[in-house]
Amino acid sequence: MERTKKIRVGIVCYPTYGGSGVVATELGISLAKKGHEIHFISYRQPFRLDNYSTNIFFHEVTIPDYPLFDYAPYELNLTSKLVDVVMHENLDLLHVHYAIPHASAAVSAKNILSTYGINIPIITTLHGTDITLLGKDESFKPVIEYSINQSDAITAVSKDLILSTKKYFNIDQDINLIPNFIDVSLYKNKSNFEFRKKFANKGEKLLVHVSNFRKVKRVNDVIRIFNHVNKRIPCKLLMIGDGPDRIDAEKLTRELNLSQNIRFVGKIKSVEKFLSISDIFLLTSESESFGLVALEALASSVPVISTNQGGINEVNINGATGYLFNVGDIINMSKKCIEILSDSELLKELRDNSLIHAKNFDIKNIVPMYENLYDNLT
Ligand code: GMT
Repeated sequence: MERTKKIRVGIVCYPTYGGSGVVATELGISLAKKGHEIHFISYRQPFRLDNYSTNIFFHEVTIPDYPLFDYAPYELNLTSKLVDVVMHENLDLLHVHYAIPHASAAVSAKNILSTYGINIPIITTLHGTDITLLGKDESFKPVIEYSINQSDAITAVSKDLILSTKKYFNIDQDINLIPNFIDVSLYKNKSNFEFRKKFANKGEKLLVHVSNFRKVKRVNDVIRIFNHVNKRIPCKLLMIGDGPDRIDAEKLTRELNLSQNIRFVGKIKSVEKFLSISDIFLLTSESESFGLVALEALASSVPVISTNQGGINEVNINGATGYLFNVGDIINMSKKCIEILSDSELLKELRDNSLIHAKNFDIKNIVPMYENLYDNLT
């Protein structure tokens, strides 16, 4: 049945290349297409938000450059912006992605707005590192716990993240599981031979990794796995993304004499084209609440060799869509890659399963879960 209730939502997110910003932006775009009015609030326009739509608005949080401040008080500027946008755009609810500092700014804004007689419901979506890395830090803990508990509803992107949140914090309400999603129709494996030829010669296999090259991703493990695989199977590796550990990964690439085989592509807005020409996706993270990039790979019919941390096993199904190993188990990850790449039937079976499983996380199935939550709160 067609929905008739249209909701005015303020979405607070990071505008950068991380998965939380991607999910928040794609959610807003999808909701806007369904007729809801979406107001993005962040310090920069989210990078995926580049298509004009009459019911999408962007409100920039500006941070004053004042000599007294060694540390600019971003959270205060965000709080004031939230008060302003809720009041003047008549928002029905605020949906904040990533607890720090978005949930606490939203809670402060809610309190301020209550003094004007406005009750604005807040939904906080937990994405991972806001709980598993920063959240655990004692210096953040009281404010995160308070902000989560003061939210009108909480969602987390995996079962594992719900468990971690309950383990690290005293949470006094249910946490709703709403997994991450993608638009599967954008990720078809298109067998684009011309594009593939730019990176791999005929007969060579193509491995791929996508991340923000932070410590948690263990990108040097990716290079080391590739080094083993490359000794047995002619192949190339695409390293997509950028971040603090890229320099180290490039250095290791040179030391292992692999510069001709590994291509550091840099930041790419839409990774579908690169995934569509790849054979195996490597995800070596020491922590991952979900692993949105692994889902993007599966939707491109690319099996995933990953670690077994956090919520990755809710996305990558061992023996069906790929294989999971302990963090740092470079030898067994390499052996499995070699096995898959040497067995075209196994590769095909994994590819087929990957796409089937990815469809469970299709935007059409997940966005209505957020809409139902919005309905319950407005
Ligand atoms: O992984 C990152 O470094 C980015 C981070 C983010 O905040 O964007 O990703 C987290 O949220 C994603 C979207 O929900 C999840 O798919 C990632 O697994 C999660 N990262 C970690 O837990 C390390």
